[in-house]
Amino acid sequence: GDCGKWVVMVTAQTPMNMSVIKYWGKRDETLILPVNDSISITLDPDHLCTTTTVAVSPNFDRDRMWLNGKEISLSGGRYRNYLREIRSRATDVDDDENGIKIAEKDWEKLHLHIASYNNFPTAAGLASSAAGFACLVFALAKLMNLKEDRSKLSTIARQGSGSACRSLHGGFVKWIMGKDEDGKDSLAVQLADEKHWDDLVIIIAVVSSRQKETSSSTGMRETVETSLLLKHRAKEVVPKRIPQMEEAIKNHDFASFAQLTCAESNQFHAVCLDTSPPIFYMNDTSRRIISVVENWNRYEGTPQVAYTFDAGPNAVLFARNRKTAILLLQRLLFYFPPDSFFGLNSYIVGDKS
Ligand code: 2P0
Repeated sequence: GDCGKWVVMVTAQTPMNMSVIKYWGKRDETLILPVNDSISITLDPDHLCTTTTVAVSPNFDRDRMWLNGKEISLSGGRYRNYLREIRSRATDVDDDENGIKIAEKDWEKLHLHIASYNNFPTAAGLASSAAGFACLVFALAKLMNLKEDRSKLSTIARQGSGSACRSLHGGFVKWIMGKDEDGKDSLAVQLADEKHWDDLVIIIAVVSSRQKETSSSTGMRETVETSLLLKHRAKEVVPKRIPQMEEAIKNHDFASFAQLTCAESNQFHAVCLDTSPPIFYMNDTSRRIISVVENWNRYEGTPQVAYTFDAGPNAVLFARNRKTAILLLQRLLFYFPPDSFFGLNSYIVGDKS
């Protein structure tokens, strides 16, 4: 109530997402517009998620942000554009209960404090920017009383980090690349909710906890500039695979889902290799995991497990059901005993959010 003495806070929690049709390459680096559509699965928040608290008060003299307890700079282009975009959409806040009123025009003058935590070590080598930017836009949208729906909010999250737009929805999500130059139609839509395809189990095999050597943004830029395979992929391959993947998800068709997911991962890494200078994200352990899965699937005659690797060596594995997930963990422990040279650091077993 008393002018100048209040703080309003909102806390939100957002899980990360794993892509099965890959996003790699931008046609606009400022707005973060991709060269192709992508599809992902949002994980359950018990294992890999970001929790963000945003606060506003007339006592704050500048915008500040803490990531896992450490203050980070907000002067970089991405945060500045991102916060400007959200502020421009803020509306009146009327909190009768606490007697706080914030007028639309006040948001330009008021400053924010943001505290964000990952419930998994950032050093685990698992991308956190996707959940982070999605969570931030969601929390700020609540705080500033934005009227936009989740897909609209995804266009803002996208401008923080491309893959973040997909974490605005749970379950199975498609990021539509869009056609407009201003990026208004480059947004995420939900294909199926988190209850769809309940059998699917996701296991993340943490191969290395080292930070990746080539950041996604730099890697993508170099790929766009130098890879002919990427042009073929964006124009010919992904447009065919998107409807196939949507069908596979709709019909709980694990065989097609696995075939497409593995092919997508392999083509993404082929595109990295086709970049000059070449980018290597997988290591020997990653490739051995691929062999274990491929041999098992071939032996069974029908796919039991699918793999996908992002911009790092960690494996994301999808088991067709719980029974298969247990067999998979047994196999991984057999082939990669914890103390061996090819040992894996840890496993994270998850579900959809
Ligand atoms: C994906 N990746 O579809 C792909 C597959 C990594 C490999 O989205 O530059 O961190 O912030 O838009 O979103 C990682 O890229 O990159 C990514 P920016 P982002 O999940």
